[in-house]
Amino acid sequence: MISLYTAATPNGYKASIALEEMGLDYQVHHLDLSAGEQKLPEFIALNPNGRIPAIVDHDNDDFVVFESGAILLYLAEKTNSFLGNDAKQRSQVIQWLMFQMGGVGPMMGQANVFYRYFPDKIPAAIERYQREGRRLFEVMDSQLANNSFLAGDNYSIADMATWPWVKGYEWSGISIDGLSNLQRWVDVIAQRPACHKGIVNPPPSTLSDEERAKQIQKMVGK
Ligand SMILES: N[C@@H](CCC(=O)N[C@@H](CS)C(=O)NCC(=O)O)C(=O)O
Repeated sequence: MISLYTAATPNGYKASIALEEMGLDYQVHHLDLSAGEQKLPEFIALNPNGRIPAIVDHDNDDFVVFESGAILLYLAEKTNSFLGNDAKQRSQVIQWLMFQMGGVGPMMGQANVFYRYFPDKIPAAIERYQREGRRLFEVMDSQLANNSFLAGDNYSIADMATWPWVKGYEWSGISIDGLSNLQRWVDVIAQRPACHKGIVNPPPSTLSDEERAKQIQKMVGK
């Protein structure tokens, strides 16, 4: 059994999608980010960075893993799946996983902050992160012109890491117009039953866009 400490966000969904894809037993511990539960000492003891997601693998001496990319790698190695079959394939999966962790996640995260949550609207900052998000989308679109998935022919943890972010492009205010390969990839992955289950565990917010933005504004200010 794995305990998953998470919330209804793209980084959180990466972990629940992977757990679903790999058929692992897991229990969700839903943290209220706007109430600051991720900063409580009990959670900091698991993840010193005070951010979701984190997992505890009770079948491996209660081993703790934080950082969503590290969680995906740990689970892929544990189950020997979604990581490629030889050294070159594994490297390709890891390259695209790092592309997500160092690029898509941080840039779209900042696009969300400045476009949706930050109390002052700073056009230069909004434009900077949305433009960088669009540029990364174009990189993916080119890669997907010749590959079914980000790291080649096989669906991998790189796709699991990236899809929950890209599918939220409207929330980030970043267009995918003209990026037909990226759109195809978003739609194909959306058909996977594990993705359906992963993105409702925990369930998405039922707040309106405005209420949700206000709730997260409180968090951004902390
Ligand atoms: N690099 C980290 C980022 C995690 C992260 O930023 N999580 C956000 C939710 S998507 C969070 O916990 N935010 C709460 C906060 O900033 O206090 C990872 O990939 O796990």
